[in-house]
Amino acid sequence: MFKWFKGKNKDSNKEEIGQDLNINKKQDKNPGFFEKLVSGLSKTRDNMSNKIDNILSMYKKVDEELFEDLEEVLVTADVGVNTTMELIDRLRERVKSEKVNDPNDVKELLKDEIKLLMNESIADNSLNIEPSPAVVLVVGVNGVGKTTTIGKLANSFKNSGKKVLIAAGDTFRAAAIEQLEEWSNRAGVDIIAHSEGADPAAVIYDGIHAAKARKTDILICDTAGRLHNKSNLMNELNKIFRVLEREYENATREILLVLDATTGQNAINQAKIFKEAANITGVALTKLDGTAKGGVVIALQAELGLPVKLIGVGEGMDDLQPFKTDEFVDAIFN
Ligand SMILES: Nc1nc2c(ncn2[C@@H]2O[C@H](COP(=O)(O)OP(=O)(O)O)[C@@H](O)[C@H]2O)c(=O)[nH]1
Ligand SMILES: [Mg+2]
Repeated sequence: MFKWFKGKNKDSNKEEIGQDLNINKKQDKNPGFFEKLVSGLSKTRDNMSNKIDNILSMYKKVDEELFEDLEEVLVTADVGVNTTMELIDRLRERVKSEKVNDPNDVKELLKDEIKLLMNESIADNSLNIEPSPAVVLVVGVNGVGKTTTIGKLANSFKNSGKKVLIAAGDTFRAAAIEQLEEWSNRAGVDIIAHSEGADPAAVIYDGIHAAKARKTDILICDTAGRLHNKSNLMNELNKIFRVLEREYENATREILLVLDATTGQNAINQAKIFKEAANITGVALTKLDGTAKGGVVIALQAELGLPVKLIGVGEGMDDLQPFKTDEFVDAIFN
């Protein structure tokens, strides 16, 4: 059992959506939950685990050619060149020090090294939302799933007994505000919105003051994802950060970067740009259902040191899950 966040829950008797990846305990309460993760990752698993099985079955002993074939599988599964090379180097060392000769034993070692590398690169995968008040600023380029993730997250926080408020900081299109309003209705949480073309920082400002007045536990802020160029992005984000700093200095902060897993290496490039522009504290990786590019998770944590905190596995309200490194690696390697 683990939580979205550190610390104690206000109302621990309430059913909490998406908090538990332990199939045995949760299965009757929340049927299909772990299955959804496993089936959502089926393409990534085919692309990685099944290919690795095929390669290993072709070898009689562990040699350099085997390592090269494994390297190719990892790179084509979007693990990224640097992370792959690091992994294969470590695997080579393990094989040597543990005197492994049977190719069938290599998979467990690789799985283990992936877990080790991902875990040693980051401190923790839980959202920074304790203690209250907290603010979750959601950033990322257009279409990655920011608004959808905010809706799912608001719903989940609310179900765990939190008082939630949403600020519609993407003022670029009227439709973006309407879409967020629809999600806030579905989740049953309040929303602060201005009209199209308003200054995003002013919306966040109002959101903060409403959150203070209403004693909100968590304020979730949407932002526009126009990534014309880096200086533009930095200017927009800096303005919002200044407002947060000045008006909500004592709030616990999560700066959540949303990335679309289907874009593979592009997601990694976006992460690099946003990391330079803002102090990103976590990643929500969406659209893991139906993509073979789930290997990006490994590079995000191992290479960029960005903790993946949430994963999106569908378009519905309940299709957001807290991320746990070991479970994820088990799910794509089983
Ligand atoms: N399959 C799938 N679709 C998603 C997921 N998250 C978001 N989407 C879809 O991606 C599209 C863009 O999402 P939106 O939240 O509007 O992105 P935004 O522009 O970043 O706010 C919508 O059609 C969503 O339904 C996910 O985890 N899985
Ligand atoms: Mg949006």
